[in-house]
Amino acid sequence: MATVTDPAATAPAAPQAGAGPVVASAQPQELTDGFHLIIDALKLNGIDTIFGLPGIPITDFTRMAQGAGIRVISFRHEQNAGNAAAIAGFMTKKPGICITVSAPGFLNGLTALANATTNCFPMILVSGSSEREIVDLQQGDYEEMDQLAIAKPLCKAAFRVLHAEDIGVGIARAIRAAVSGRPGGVYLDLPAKLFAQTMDADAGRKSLIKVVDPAPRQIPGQDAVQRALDLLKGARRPLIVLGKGAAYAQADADIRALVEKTGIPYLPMSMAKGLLPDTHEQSASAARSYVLPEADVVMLVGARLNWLLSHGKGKTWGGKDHKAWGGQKFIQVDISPQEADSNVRIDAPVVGDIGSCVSALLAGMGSGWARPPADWLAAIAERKQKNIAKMAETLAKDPVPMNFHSALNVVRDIVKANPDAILVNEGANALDFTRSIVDMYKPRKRLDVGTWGIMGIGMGFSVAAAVVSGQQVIAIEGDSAFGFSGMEVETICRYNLPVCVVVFNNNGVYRGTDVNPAGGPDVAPTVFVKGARYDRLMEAFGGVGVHAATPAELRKAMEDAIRSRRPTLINAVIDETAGTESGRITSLNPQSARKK
Ligand SMILES: Cc1ncc(C[n+]2csc(CCOP(=O)(O)OP(=O)(O)O)c2C)c(N)n1
Ligand SMILES: [Mg+2]
Repeated sequence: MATVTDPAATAPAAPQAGAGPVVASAQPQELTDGFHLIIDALKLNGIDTIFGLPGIPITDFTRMAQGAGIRVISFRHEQNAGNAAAIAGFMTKKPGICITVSAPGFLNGLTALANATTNCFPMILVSGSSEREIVDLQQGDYEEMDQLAIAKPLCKAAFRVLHAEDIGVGIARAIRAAVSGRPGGVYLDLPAKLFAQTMDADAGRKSLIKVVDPAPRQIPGQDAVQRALDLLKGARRPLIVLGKGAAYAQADADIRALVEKTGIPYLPMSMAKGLLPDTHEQSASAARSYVLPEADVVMLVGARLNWLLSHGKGKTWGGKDHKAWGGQKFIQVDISPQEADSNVRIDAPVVGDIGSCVSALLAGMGSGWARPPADWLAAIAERKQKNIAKMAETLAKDPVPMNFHSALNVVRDIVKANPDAILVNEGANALDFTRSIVDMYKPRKRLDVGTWGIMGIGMGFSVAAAVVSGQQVIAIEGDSAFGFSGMEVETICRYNLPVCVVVFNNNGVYRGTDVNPAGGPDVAPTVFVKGARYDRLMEAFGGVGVHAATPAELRKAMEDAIRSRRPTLINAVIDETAGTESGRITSLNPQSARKK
């Protein structure tokens, strides 16, 4: 353990005149302090990386953590550090740690904390805070804010540590809250005074907790498993939907075995792509609009029936109108007992961690499981082939200027040739087209805007993905999306990370063609500077910038980036007329009843 020494305790007693030889003083007291106890508690729990941004009162903490062998990745804005921590949590099943200063730094990190909670990513936002006595009397302290109260509704749990001897408990509680059950964001408030508080080093050492079994397995009930299997067995047109929770579980082999042993067609949600290779013959992605309304029994594995699945009802699911339920019966495999019935009736909830549930389902299936009826599989295969052929035709075109399809045809090839590369993706059209065109081959290789469809995750996710995995990262970014975190290209260069950012530059949000309806000198709200050179941002910090106007130029630039592993930003010029409003979710835009 790192310790500090109390000068008062070790200073030799001043010899007194005429007092004769000084009697040897008691053993000097070894002290530790808040700084060191926090670092020791994190290290004791296997935390080897912290994402953050220094300033009062945590500057010295970041220095000392680095000195103690923790990797401290320092960002240009806390939101990006927070997003990095969140996705590190998703990738590793260990809580990702983000450290910020008080009030404004805390608030900058809060969006990431809330997004982590919504997406069930385990992260801990650790923020320094100002003096409690002054904050609570609202006497106007430096960066005064009641951070704990503000964080509470936006995260799974929030804690404050006031005394050095409670640091061990505080960090243990934060870790357990982040990773156990349904994972999520946790806030840990550390007032400035805590860092310098001293205590006896030995007592400090004994106060730390190494968390035992932080995310205990949750075994599903045998009756629940049997109920699910009975329902599945009787299905004429069964479907499996794999969600991000299934990817998080790291139960890849069992999930694949379950899908393959049942022979049931499956749909991966966006971040579950690659759990089985997207080219798998049972993938029904290319026949999504057919299988959702037609299926009679749907097994959700770590997927929630939120807006991304049209709440399990409405026309998408064969309902008569937008609120009507279709005829499906649902099995829902989820870690949260509260998830079932959130939108429609769940006939067979299976509650437990995904790994335990899937292995129980596999065990319960036994041998001799009958494949789904051949007419169901044939109907899906037929639609799939038709849609895949149609897509191949579109991808083969080489329009000038480049459009989303011809650019993504290149990205698709590059990802196929580099299946270990991690794909980060945000934007509207740049997101939706990438998700549907670029096949993923391995689990947890696709990281994107998740449940909220949030912009701004791009560079934070990219930095964390590269730091945590050491793998090549490819970030496919809408030009608007990129802007939310673009300054972190400096971070990418500073740590020399193998990140290749491709900005799909269509001069704006959705497209670059809107005009100001009032005819004034301001451009429309969705339009940016035309022909912007995002590649030069990367060059400013010593990375490689490439301007790519054709698929051939894009291909070469991506291949070079991957070969060299150098920080690269490719400004990919995309036809500004090519996108659609809000990408695939145009229908969510409220419409004015008044006509202009
Ligand atoms: C934090 C946040 N702010 C705003 C939005 C609304 N929004 C959705 S997509 C998008 C940007 C779309 O433009 P771009 O990234 O250039 O993608 P394109 O469709 O042009 O390819 C915006 C601003 C959001 N999702 N999240
Ligand atoms: Mg755009």
